[in-house]
Amino acid sequence: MGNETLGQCERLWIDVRLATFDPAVAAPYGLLEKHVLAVRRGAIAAILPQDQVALSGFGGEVIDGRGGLLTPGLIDSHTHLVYGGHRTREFEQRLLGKSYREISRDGGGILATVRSTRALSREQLVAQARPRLEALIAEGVTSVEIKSGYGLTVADELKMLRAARDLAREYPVRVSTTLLAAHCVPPEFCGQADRYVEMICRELLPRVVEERLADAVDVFCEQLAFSLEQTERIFAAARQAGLGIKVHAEQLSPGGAAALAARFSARSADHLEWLDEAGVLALKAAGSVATLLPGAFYVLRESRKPPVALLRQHGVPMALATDLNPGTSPLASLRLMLNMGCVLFGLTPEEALTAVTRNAAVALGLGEVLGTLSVGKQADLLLWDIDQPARLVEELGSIRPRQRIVQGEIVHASRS
Ligand code: DI6
Ligand code: FE
Repeated sequence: MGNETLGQCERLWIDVRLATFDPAVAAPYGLLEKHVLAVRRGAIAAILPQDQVALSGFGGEVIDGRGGLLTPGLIDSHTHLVYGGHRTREFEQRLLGKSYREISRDGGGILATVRSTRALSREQLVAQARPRLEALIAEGVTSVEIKSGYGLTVADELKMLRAARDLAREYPVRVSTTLLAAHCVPPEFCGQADRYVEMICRELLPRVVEERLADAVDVFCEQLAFSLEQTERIFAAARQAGLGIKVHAEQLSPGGAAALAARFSARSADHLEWLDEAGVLALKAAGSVATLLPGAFYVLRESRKPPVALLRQHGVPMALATDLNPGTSPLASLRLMLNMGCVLFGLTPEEALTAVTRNAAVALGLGEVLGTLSVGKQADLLLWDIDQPARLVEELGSIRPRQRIVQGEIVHASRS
């Protein structure tokens, strides 16, 4: 049976252990020992026990995994990696005791990055984003979400999204783009947040849809950003436009944003330090992913942690992401988030790795396409010289993938 399928495959890996993260495989991490994985036309075509596979006569390329571990490519499902400049001065101020809220109130914070992002061309934005994206790719990221949200005018938000699409063309990585125009009220609309929301729904969103520049819409629903009512208006417009819905919810204060997003069948609600049990149940009922962002928690030296035990108890899928941004998480390492997810938030290594593979795919609306080693899914794979998956969570800096495979092709971290 299997060998007929193999006959049409371009490439297969032998002598590998597979950490499939496929829930149909009962072992921890969905581990399969001594299986081969074959790819055809960019997708996983077969996963078979090696002793059932006759390689003689196979016309494609055979790659000897030498006992390595094959995993799905890592997925960073929440980043703001396109932006201009840096906020090192604010980092120093916070270390001296000034809070993120105070800095924002004084015109720093998101608005500081809005100024430096508006000042750059699309090409300059791409140039500044490259090292950040390259760092993620080098450690095994094969899919990344990139949000707008530092432009806050029609032209500047479109510029950010186009820069993100440019990066997708340049690198061997899948990019999902998210419109986060409701990140902060821009100075032109100071004191007129409702009018800004109106502009997003009436002017900006239709342009983004027309040019297919975004896969989803996100709102920073928070006391220092947008209210529940404003968030709801944007979600309604996004849903009508057929875009996915995501939310920055319950990060700095409680407020019901996650439950609101759940009413709109959000793909994910993100941050969630202040999420309560009602919010957890709402996410569960909606099938939304709870995305935890330990980088921002750590950088802001927060003490309140997301309700991991409740999320686990109610079976809400958890994702982990970098939240890579110049203010609260200038940390271009998804592997660091695996480690922080366990050490700071109490996830198990298996939960953490599931959070950057299977669950992160669902958070991007790509659960059918990515996130596990399963026949039919896109062949985004990593080959590691490690014996246990948990080493990817525990040990930072020294472990790099031996091979990165995107859509069945072996790729390199550098520009294409
Ligand atoms: N939550 C965050 O932590 C970041 N954005 C958001 O909505 C902060 C972004 C920044 O400070 O630039
Ligand atoms: Fe964010």
